[in-house]
Parts: sequence; structure tokens; C-alpha cells
Amino acid sequence: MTYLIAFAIIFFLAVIVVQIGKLTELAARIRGEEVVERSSSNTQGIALVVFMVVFLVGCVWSAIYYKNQMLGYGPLTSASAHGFELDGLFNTTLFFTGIVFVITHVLLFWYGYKYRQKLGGKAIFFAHDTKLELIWTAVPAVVMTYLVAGGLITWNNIFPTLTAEDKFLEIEATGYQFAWDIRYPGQDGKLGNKDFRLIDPGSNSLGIDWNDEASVDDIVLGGSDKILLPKDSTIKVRITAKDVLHNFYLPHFRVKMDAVPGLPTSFIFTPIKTTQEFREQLRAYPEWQVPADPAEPKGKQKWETFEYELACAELCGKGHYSMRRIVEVVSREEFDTWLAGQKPFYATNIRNTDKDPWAGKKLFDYEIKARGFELRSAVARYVDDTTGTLSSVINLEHVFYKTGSSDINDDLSKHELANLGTLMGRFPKLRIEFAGHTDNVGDAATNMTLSNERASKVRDYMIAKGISADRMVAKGYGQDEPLASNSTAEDGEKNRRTELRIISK
Ligand SMILES: [Cu+2]
Repeated sequence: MTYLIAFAIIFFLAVIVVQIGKLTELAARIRGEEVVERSSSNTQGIALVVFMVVFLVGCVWSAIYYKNQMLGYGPLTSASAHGFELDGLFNTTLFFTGIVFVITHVLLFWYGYKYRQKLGGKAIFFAHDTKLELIWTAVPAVVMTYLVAGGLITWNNIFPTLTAEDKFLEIEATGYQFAWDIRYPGQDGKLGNKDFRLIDPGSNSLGIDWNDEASVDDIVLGGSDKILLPKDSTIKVRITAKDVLHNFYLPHFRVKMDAVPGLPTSFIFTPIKTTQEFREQLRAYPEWQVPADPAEPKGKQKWETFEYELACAELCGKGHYSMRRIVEVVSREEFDTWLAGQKPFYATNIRNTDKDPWAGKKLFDYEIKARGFELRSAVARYVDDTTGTLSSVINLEHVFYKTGSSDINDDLSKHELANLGTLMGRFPKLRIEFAGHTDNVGDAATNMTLSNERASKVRDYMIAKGISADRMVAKGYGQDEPLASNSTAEDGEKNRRTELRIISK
């Protein structure tokens, strides 16, 4: 019904327009056609000139008025090293296109006025003018060559070739509908391999290859975490996409590159201002000295709430806008501290699950470091404790045995035992017991023997490393002191353990 009414309205409007047209024609015939046409030509010619002036003045005025809000001008100068050259390129282009813009608009509207219909006016026809053709071919050709060559030189300058010897931080951004996964290399500085065939939406959405040891310390940021970048460091972003085209865009750093499924791209840039420094830069301008939230005039000012941002600059679907992420640039020291505090994806999601190719085979550097710190602080805490409330039992999590035997797996256990040796040196009054425990699989007496043997092997190991035998005792508890119910494989694993029990300190 609504459509029908709308159609009827349009139809009747069309009829009215046609009728008015016929009436005007009749009126013109009565008054003399030429006079009417000439007077309307005059009015239109003058209107064209007025429009030209208002339009051009408006263009210049708005450019000046909004100067401090535009990237590249006022406080919004580049936050990356290469950005200044890129802005220069844009300004050069703007200079030439600006000249052409003004000239063509002046001519367009001025000729509209100059050649309006006049009494006795006659058109001139000319088919060819070599000089004119030469000018309008040669001038644009020279200007275009200059701009294109300048663009190519700038592109080569801002896109250095990095070799393995160069120091840079390589991170990876994977776009998908509708977020970015940002991966950082861990302590080794290397991003591990990926293979799309390994993608598993539940446990490995990026398809990281855990067999590659460079992968196990990689850090994957959650969908809404701030992206931290260190100031004054060369950053290479490896850019990929999983579904459709996205675009990795950091406007303040003049970084913009397509994220193409199946075709990794990259961008290299160096942030030169921390978020805080950029805010200070904005602070000097009145446009930024206004309340960030107009509803709260006494709240924070606009410059105080400024954040760098990552946006997707490709219309990739209806949730496109939600790909915005906050980017924070901090000092190198702050960045290193932050990165060291991030848990590797492998450690929290893959380690010791059935997806872990390294379970029981290898301990990684960051695990050894973290465990060393844990053991040292646990012992030191107990020794320094004056309240007497701390437990004297510390689980030796990194002491492992060969399967079904009491022989120590030296490769996996040496770090834990070396740390323990150092602690025995640091706290010379420490007397300890090694307490062996098993799960409840098999016969209780056999388990008792096994736990006894295992505890003794640890003691022997420490004696061989030079720790005095009278400071250590070894005792087996078999399956008598389980930590968990033994009903699942994981519980069994918890129960099979060697403890350090501090006898005196
Ligand atoms: Cu997108």
C-alpha cells in the first residue's frame, strides 16, 4: 500500500512538472522567447561566478580552520620516523593538484559567465591547435613524471630491506572478521612457523606449529588487549588475513597495508614518540584543550585521553568497526618488562595437553627461568619467615624420572637440582628431606620401594654435586599421602612427585 501511494505521488508530481513546463512555454510565446532566455542566462551567469567565489573561499577557509585536526598538520605530525617524508610527498601532490584545482574551477565558472547567451553572440569553431595540444600534454606529463618518480623514491626510502643482522622486532597481525590477532616473538625474538593446515578453532586459531621451538614462547594478545610497541625500535609487522581482505592501518604512524588471505605482506616502521609524548604535543593546541566528554566539563581534557589506534581500513563486513584496537608506545625498558610478563600461548593453552609434542621431552628456557625463580623464592620465603605459619613442604616440580624406573631423567631435572644446590650453599643451616610419593597403580609395597629408591637417588645426586650427606635424608611414602584422588590420569600425575621437606633452617 505504501509503495502504491509513493508511486501515485511520484506520478502526479511528474504530471504537474509537465503541465508547468507547458504553461511556461505558452507564457514565453506571449512575451517573446528571446528576451526571457537572455535574462535567465544573465542571472545564471552571475550565480555561477558567485558560487565560484563562495566555493573557493570556503575551501581555503575550511582547510585553514581544520588544519590542526588533519593528519600531517599542527599537532598531528607523524609519530613514526618515515611519516615525515610521506607527509612531504602528500604536500607536494597537494601543491600541484591545488594549483590545477583552483585554475580549472575559476575557468569553469568564469567561462560559464563570459559566454552566457548575448544578443548577436556567435560561437567560434576551431578543430585543431598544435600549440594548445602540446601545452596540455607536456605540462601534465612533466608534473606526473615528477610526482611518480618522487613517490617511488619515497617508497624505497621508507621501505628498507632488513637482513638477519639488523636489529628489529617482528610482530604479526592476522586479521579476521572482526578482530586482529597480534603475535609477539617471546624471549628468543623469533616468530615460530605457521601452517594453515594446523588451524584448530578451539586450541590453535592461528595454526602455529608447536614442533618449531621458536613457537613455544610466542605471545598471542587477546582480542581487546592494548598493543604495546617500543619507542625508537624498528618494527616489522607481518600482515595476514584469514577470511577476507582487511587492511592494517595505523594512521598516526602513516602505516597502511592490505591484509590479504594467503599472501603475507609486511610494513616496517619506527615509532618515535611515546603515547605520553604525543599527548604533550597535542596539549599545546586549543582544539585539544576541551573536555573529552562534553557531558562532563570538569573531566579529563581531550589531549589527556588521546590514544594511538589500529583500524581496519577495508570495509570487510558488518562488524568492521570493531576491529579498532588501541596502540600504546612506551619506552624500550617498559616494553621489555611488559613482554617478559606476558604468558606464552603455548604455556597456557598447549603445554602438557595431548597437542603438546614436547610433553615429558623437553623443558624450555623460559620455563626453567620461571621455575628457578619460583623455587628460590619459595625456599627464601620459608627461611626468612618468622611467623612459623609457612609450610615446610615444597614440591620439586622439575624432578623427573625415567618411566617405570627410579633413575633420574638428568636432562629434565638438572636445572631444578642445580638451583637446589645453590640454595643449600646460600642457606648453610638448611637440613632437608627428600620425600618420594607414587600414585596408587600397582601394588602398595612395590610403590613404597619405588618411592624410597627415587628419593634416595635424588639424595645421591646431590651428594655427587658436593652437598654434604648429613644435611639430607631420603624417605619414601609410597601411595600413602596422595594430593588428589587418583581417579584420573591427571590426578595420578599430581600424586607421583618428589617433595622437598625442610627439617631445619
Ligand atoms: Cu577488516
